[in-house]
Amino acid sequence: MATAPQHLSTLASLSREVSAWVDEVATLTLPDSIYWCDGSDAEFQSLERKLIAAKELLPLDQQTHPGCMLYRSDPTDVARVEHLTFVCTKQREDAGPNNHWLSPAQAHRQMDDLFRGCMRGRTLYVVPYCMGPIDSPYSRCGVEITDSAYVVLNMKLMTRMGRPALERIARDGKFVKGLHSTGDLNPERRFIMHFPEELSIKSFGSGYGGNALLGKKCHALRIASWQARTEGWLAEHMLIVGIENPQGEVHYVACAFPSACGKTNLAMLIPPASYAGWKVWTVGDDIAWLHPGKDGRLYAINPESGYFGVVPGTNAKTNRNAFDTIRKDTIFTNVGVTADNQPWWEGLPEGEPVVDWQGQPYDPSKGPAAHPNSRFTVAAKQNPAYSKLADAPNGVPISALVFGGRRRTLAPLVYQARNWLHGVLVGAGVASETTAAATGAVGVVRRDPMAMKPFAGYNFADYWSHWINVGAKLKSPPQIFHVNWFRQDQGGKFLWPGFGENLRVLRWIIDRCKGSAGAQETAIGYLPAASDLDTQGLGLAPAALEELLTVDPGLWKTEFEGIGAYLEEFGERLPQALKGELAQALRRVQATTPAAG
Ligand code: OXD
Ligand code: MN
Repeated sequence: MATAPQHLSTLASLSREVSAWVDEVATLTLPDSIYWCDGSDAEFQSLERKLIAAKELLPLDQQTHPGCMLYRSDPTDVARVEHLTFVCTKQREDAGPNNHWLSPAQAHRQMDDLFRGCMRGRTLYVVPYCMGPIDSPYSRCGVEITDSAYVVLNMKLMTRMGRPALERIARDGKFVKGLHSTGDLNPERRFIMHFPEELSIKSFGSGYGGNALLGKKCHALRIASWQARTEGWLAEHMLIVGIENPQGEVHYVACAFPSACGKTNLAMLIPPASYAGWKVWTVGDDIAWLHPGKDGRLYAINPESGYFGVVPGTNAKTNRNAFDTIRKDTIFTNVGVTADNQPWWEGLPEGEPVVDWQGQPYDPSKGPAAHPNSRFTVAAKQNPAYSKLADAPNGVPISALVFGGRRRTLAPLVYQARNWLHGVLVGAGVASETTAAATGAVGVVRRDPMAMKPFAGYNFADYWSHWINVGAKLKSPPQIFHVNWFRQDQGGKFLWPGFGENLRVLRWIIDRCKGSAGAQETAIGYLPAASDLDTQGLGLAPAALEELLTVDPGLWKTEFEGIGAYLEEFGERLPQALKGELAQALRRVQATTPAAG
């Protein structure tokens, strides 16, 4: 029987460019051996066995959690490190005030000093991967070189990894180069550097999440946002979800929320009991690549093939789909463990932790059992709500783009932008209380335009211009909305039940796109009147609903002034159109502000 010819060729011989780069890196880092990943299940299992033997990976109870493993990262290495993340462009202004900057020459020098000889005694893994369906014209490929087998396992779950990706690279002749070493995990020697002009990444000193799985934030957002600007599309920090009504009509919505604001929950939403016949399909939970289609609509693919989700809070009530998804073949990072070797985290109603995320006997006085940013890594295909279009090469058409943030006050439950340009302003004005996904203080409001503050690979001013340009190319652009599930009353209680009930808000959003839902025009955009939103059976006090749908002009005036001051930081490059839009927004809100005195 004939064997497919490409399987006769060794991986190392498939792409001369990749091999040359691997040689160059090996000369610098001096690994003991080089291993080219083919992405097979056998390879995954063999690496797993190796890590288990080294006690780096701990099998969990295989009866209750088949194929599930526990990994503990270094206790100083538990989140993204924005203060150590750099965008290294030739001109400082191209990185913009939104990024830390170093000149490429200096950054390469600094990083190469760290990488010199750092893989002695280690294996260098070559990880070819494809972000997006392997046969999609919208997908882009990369190769990560890493000395962490844990990273390889994660990359296998999170991307289309291995031989098919390398074959595509050999065909395309183009790939993003991502060089990664855990180094000595010393936080003083930890840097994540991006070179968008060279389509390359160098990351040293961390083995965790977005710092180390270079396909995710580094490639699919920071480098891809740069590529997207050059090529006329958008790389965004957005989930993609399909909402099917009882008539079988599906609308796709892409939503940008800052880290740990419930993106995974919304992407996997379970319709509430009162929404019998509705279905929700997950296309992606973190990143969307959005391309103008030939028909003038915007189409989205999810560049990832897995979820790297926050574990604490996940249970059968908050996110049944995620809960079911992570019952098997999942890598848990930094969760606690019960006496019978099951994973445990805060928010899990059953079981009791005996060991905490650092492997110490659990002592509640010393903090939570699971780290607040502990994660699951799992293949997206395991999600019971996995969309049948998740692998569609041309993506899904987007009806609405939704921005959101975590705001105790100010932002109403939902509002619609007046048009695309106004929507760009709404996105640019996103602010949110910080969470544990990044190191630093939790609960502080910070500006996070389009939820891309940590992820835009270039100057935000140019990014907003690009957004405006993309909108101008679309004959039928998606409508743009803003939501806030986190509004609280004076006593600090959430006013909106959230989770599955958010479908009621998505329904209004979709009906607005179809032109079949009512709204009232306010100074900040279109809001539903209480009667436009389905709140039947929620038991919401009328005062709570009123509060959720109120626009306080005084507060908004202050907010717009704050947005104005922030936008000013971008100086000359700030698009005039955005400035003009803000001036109008301020005028509208002033017109409704009662005169002082
Ligand atoms: C993530 C993040 O991990 O946004 O998705 O921090
Ligand atoms: Mn994210």
